[in-house]
Amino acid sequence: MISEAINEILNEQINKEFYSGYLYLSMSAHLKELGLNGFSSWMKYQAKEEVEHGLKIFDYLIDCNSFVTLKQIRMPEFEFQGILSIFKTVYDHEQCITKSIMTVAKKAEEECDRTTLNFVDWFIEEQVQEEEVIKNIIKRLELFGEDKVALYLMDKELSERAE
Ligand code: OFO
Repeated sequence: MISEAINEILNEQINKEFYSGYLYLSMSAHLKELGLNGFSSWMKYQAKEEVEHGLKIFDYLIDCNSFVTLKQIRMPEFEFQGILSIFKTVYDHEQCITKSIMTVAKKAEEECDRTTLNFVDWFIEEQVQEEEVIKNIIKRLELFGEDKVALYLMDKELSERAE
């Protein structure tokens, strides 16, 4: 049985995952406006993944006979300062999410809740991968700077993301 404290922290995490989806959708729309269709499509997939993360926690709570309390999702940013700044914002945001997941793990550890600890392990691994992928995009954007051909090629490459 999941404790009240774990229930609360997981419900908050659902909200954070859905907010991440909202933020990345907003970025996707902006990238599309800039004509960067590949970046836009990549970000839209990222948004979908975040919603799936939220749903994974939603299902976990229900499977554990616990309660789901959906909270209001705050409005995401919609004005951005260029592509590099967008990906830096994504990276900073993901680091906050990693911290948040770690807080869930710490709480589960304090309560000797092995089931939730096992559940959260998947998210910890996912965060490592996500941060690495985003860091890699940032590195390349920094390296290529304003080079339009490089940006075009990267846009083409990112358009190939299929999940
Ligand atoms: Fe991008 O993170 Fe979800 O968990």
